[in-house]
Formats: sequence, structure tokens, C-alpha cells
Amino acid sequence: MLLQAADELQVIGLFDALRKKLSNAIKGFAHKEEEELEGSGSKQEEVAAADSPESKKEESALQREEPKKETMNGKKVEAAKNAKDAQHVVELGIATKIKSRFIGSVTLNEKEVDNFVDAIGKSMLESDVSYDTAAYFEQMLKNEVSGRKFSSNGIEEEMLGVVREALEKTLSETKGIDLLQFSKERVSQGMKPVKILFLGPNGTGKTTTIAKLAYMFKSSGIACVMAASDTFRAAAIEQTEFHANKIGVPVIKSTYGADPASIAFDAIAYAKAHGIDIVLIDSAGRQDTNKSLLKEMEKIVRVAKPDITLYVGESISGNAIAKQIMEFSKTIKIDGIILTKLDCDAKGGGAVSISHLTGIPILYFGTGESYDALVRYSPQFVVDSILPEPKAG
Ligand SMILES: Nc1nc2c(ncn2[C@@H]2O[C@H](COP(=O)(O)OP(=O)(O)OP(=O)(O)O)[C@@H](O)[C@H]2O)c(=O)[nH]1
Ligand SMILES: [Mg+2]
Repeated sequence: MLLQAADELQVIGLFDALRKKLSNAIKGFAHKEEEELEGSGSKQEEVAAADSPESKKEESALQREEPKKETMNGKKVEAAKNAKDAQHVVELGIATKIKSRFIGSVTLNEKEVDNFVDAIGKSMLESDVSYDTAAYFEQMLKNEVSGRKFSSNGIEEEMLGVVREALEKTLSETKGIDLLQFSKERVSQGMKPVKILFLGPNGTGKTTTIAKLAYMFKSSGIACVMAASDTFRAAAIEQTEFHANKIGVPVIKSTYGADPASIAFDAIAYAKAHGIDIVLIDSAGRQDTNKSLLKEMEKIVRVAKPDITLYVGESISGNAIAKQIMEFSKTIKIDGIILTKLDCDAKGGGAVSISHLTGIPILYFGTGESYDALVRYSPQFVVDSILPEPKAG
């Protein structure tokens, strides 16, 4: 049990790093563009000149001169500082900037699209989003940005909207079941009890998540029983019992060293005898490398025949979870992921990548230690946590 360890965990804002980095990358882009427009003047001739070969030659020269201009002009120091903080400065070419000023809209050329997409992708990599997922997202973003007309007045807000769309598409690749809905349907069809098995490495939050789900089901009028099938770790049975008593659901237990599969079997029999809708089956923490514990898990699956098997992993483990899940999947079919301790994960990149890497949907996020600290996964929730809604206008 990792009770002390959890006490030491630092609780932070969800997706802190991703939110800051992505917002900065978008702002870096827009502010840079606005600052340049300030200095570009508004002479009509400049529009006509913008596309001329001379202007194109000048364009790169101007860009090279920019740092000097920013240090010379006091007004621009703040913008330069912001851009430095953002670490990414995506620049529009001078021709695009001037055109945007007069035409009222702007379409990015190929280089500008690439610069923008690269900067956003880099922000994702720095927040521990996996390389594959970031590349997939970049392609989505590129498709959205290429050829698109942005209004010159609200480019930052529009860019924000485009990044949100691309992120939502990336996160919508896998679609998990709604556990509550699924269980209600099963129960209404008389197909009960619904059996849900929880597995994963040590200390990730399996038992706590079972308690959270029992609380959720009970609050929705669905009856549960807990199977204290971790007979391996010291105090595991008492921990399950503690939660069951606190929430007010029955628990089926045995002694340490008893066969976890037979406890699951007994809990299912108890549910059938008492008309209980759901059996939540705990298990001892195990690594994908521990062959004997994996064999034990196979036996639990064979005996209990779970309707749903959920992998419980810690968000702070990042993309390493994907590898573990793939290893577990060789032995046991995993239907969904519960990603716990998102509240302690400064980066949050794993939450964006794991489903892309494994093809297995995340069903819930654990966001704290209390029973109600469980958030149903949705791409919208992740997008909203990372990026603000664009302002209308
Ligand atoms: N901050 C935070 N802590 C959590 C969350 N989920 C679980 N915990 C804490 O993590 C610690 C371990 O949780 P357990 O539920 O015992 O984990 P487990 O996977 O059952 O552990 P083993 O049975 O030892 O394998 C506890 O102190 C929980 O309170 C979460 O979403 N956020
Ligand atoms: Mg446990």
C-alpha cells in the first residue's frame, strides 16, 4: 500500500505543462504577428509591393534583423520576452502579414504552416506526449491549417480553435464504453451481475478506483459487491473492507494466501444470490514481467469470466504505461484503461498518447483520493483542460 507515498505526491493543476506550452506556442505565433503588423505601417503601396520578387528577398533579410529591432525598440522588449518564454516563435512571412492587414484574412504559406505545426508539435513532445502521437496530431493540424483562411483580426482565437479541433480528433480515435450506461443496459436486460476485473502494477490505485466506482454505482442506484481478491499484499483485505464499509456495499473476502480466483467466484455467487448488479474484482498489483502473478491473473479471468477488464495505471508513468499494457495484453484482453493520479502529473502527455499507442480507450481519470475524484474520459474534457475555448468574435 502506498498511503504515505500518495501523501507526498504533489497535487497540481490537470495538464499544467501542456496547457502552458500549447497556449504559449499559439500566443507566440499571434503576438509576433501582431507586433510585426504594428511596425509594418499601413501604406497602400506596400500591399502591391508585397508579392514582388524584391519584397521576397527582403523578407528573409527582415526576419534576420528582427532580434536587433526588438532590443532597439523599447515597446518590443515585452513581446520578445513573451516569445522567449514561449520558446517558440512562429513567424508569418512579411508578404502574408501585409496582405492580411489589407485583405482582412490570411492564408498561411507552406513554410508558415510547417513552422506553426512544428512549434505546436514540439510543445507536445516537451509535455511527454509520445513521438508517434505528436506526429499524428501534427498531421491532423497540418490538414486543418493548410489552405484555411484566418481572419487577420482574430488569428490567435482562430488558431486556438484549429488546435482544439486537431487535438479532439487525435483523442477521438478510440471510443470506450460508458461503464454506467453499459451496466444499466445489462441490468435492464437481466444480464447480471456485470463482472468488472481490475489489474495493473503495484500501488497504481486499483483498490481506490474500485471504491470510487462502487460509490458512483451506488449513487446511481446500482448495487455492487467488492471481491477482496488481493490476498497477497499486507493489509490489502482490510483496505478493501474499509472502503466497502464506508461506502456501504458488501465485500467478499478470505484470508491472506487464499486463491484470488475462488474469492471472485464467491463474490459472483453472492451477487447472483442477492440480486446484486455489479461485481468489482480487485487484484494484487503485478508487473508485466512477473510470470507467476500473470498466471494467477489468467486463472482469475478463466474462473470469473469478467465482462470488462480494466487496466489501472498512473498518469505519472507517462508513455511507459503503453508498453506495460501491450505486455499485459499478450496474456489478458484489456478493454479499457483507468488513468489515476492525473492530479499529480505535471505534464499529462501520457493521457494524450496512451490510447493512440495501445488502441485501448481510457474510460476514467482518477483526479484525487476522494471517492468523487473520478472523471469520465472524453476528448472534450481533455481539450477543455488543456486549451481555453476561443472567444467568440
Ligand atoms: N492523488 C491521487 N491519489 C490516488 C489516486 N488514486 C489512488 N490514489 C492513492 O494512491 C495510493 C495507492 O492506491 P491503492 O488503491 O492502494 O493502489 P493499488 O493499485 O490498489 O495498490 P496495490 O494493491 O498495493 O497494488 C493510495 O494512497 C490512494 O489514495 C488519484 O487519482 N489521485
Ligand atoms: Mg490494491
